[in-house]
Amino acid sequence: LPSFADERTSFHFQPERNWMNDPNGPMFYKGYYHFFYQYNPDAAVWGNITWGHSVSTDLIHWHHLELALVPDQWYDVEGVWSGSATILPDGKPVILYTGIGHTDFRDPTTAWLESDGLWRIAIGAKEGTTGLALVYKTSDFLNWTLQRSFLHQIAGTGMWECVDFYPVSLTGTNGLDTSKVQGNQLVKHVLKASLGSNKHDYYTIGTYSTDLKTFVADDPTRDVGLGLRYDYGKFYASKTFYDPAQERRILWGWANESDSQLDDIKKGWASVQTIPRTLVLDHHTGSNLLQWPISELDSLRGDKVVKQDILLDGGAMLKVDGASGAQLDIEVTFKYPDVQTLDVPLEQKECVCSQGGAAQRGVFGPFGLLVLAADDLVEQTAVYFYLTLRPNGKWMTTVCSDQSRSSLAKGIDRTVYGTSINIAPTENFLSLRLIVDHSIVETFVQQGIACITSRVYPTLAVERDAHVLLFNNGSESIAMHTLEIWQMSNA
Ligand code: DQQ
Repeated sequence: LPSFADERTSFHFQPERNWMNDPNGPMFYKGYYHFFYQYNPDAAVWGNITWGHSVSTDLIHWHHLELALVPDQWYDVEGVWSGSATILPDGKPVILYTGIGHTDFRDPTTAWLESDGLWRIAIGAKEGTTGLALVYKTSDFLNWTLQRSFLHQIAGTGMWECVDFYPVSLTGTNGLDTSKVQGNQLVKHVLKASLGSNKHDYYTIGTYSTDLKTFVADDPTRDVGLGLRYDYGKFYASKTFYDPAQERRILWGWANESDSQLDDIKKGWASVQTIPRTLVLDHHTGSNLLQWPISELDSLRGDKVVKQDILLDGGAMLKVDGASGAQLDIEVTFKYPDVQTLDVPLEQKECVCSQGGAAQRGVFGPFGLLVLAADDLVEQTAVYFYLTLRPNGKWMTTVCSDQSRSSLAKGIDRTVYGTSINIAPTENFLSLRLIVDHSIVETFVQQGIACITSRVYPTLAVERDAHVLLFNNGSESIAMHTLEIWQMSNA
């Protein structure tokens, strides 16, 4: 039987016990980062929802404080649900949250100030099966006027939970304050909704019209709920905030458990928050965001193993000596095969991560890393690339995170997650960064173009018995260029 102590993370945000879900009201105030979260103070399952509260000076080391908001008013007796913080120009914070009553009206955003001197917030809702974001305006955060037009709506997407709406710079890599809505030639806007129907966070990039007060996606085929996700694994109800101390926008996301509710009750806790990520517009494409773990995480990096230029023949499986452990930060690059000069039969079927996972045998792939792998590989979590041809003759690069063999324990979700990514013809390398912390593996692909978060529960592959391997299950060789693995300290 697993020892539940091995499953608690060592440097991810977790309360000391009990249930946690959405990140709420993150903000930087008087020199401290404040983090609130949906919290059940009484049990390891959802219910009795309050706002837990912790503070930090680096977003990695946290002090847990007393509960910030509890159901003690007529308007929140059913629970203190999700919301956001806004720092006013005089430095005073305002927190808006959902005192639950109506079911399809909740989760106010951070407010933004427009040139007419009024603040605006967006709130998620639905009409029939159309998901949408309402806008309210106010001068004092007490009296509110509903705007006639919706900020945005998409048919068939259902209730929009935890809407987020913020500007990103078209010219620089600094984050922008949420009120930076003017000067549309210099900013794009990101609109995110968490879809209750499938528990995924979808975003889209577009333009906010300060005249019409509505948002239009740049690419309607990739509008909210139709295209991009922040993360292709377990990641939900996320929220960003602007960090004025380091002029960056930071994303928090909730990673639920993949084990059973009974397991959570036995553990006495459920859920972690992913490592906070900086968010910027990808200036190469202009059409997606790049996400990367905040640089403060690097302060936990300790002993390091480096390997270079290893050719992985078809079928290769290579243990990385000196890199065992359940708390690791891993960066690896592979040389992208020179696809112009290939003389092997090319695979034309699309790689679907969930069909066969890392055990498939292809031409180029699956190849990548095994982490949290037991001696005899009876437990292993695989993160890998798979290259196939699209019908139009262009290469398709798929990246997957396979937890199907991650644990001998029963009753665990074993879905294989993944997505395809666009690799520009000029890119010669494929890269992965993996953050491994006992029961969570966060993967960042190609400098953050895509992310995949998995929850895993190894029973044998724990502590020093958790190994890292390079593998290539394809028939063609793959050149590993550089591999760096750091042991990570506890936060
Ligand atoms: N969780 C909160 C709601 C929100 C949902 C309740 C999203 O406010 O819509 O705990 O996970």
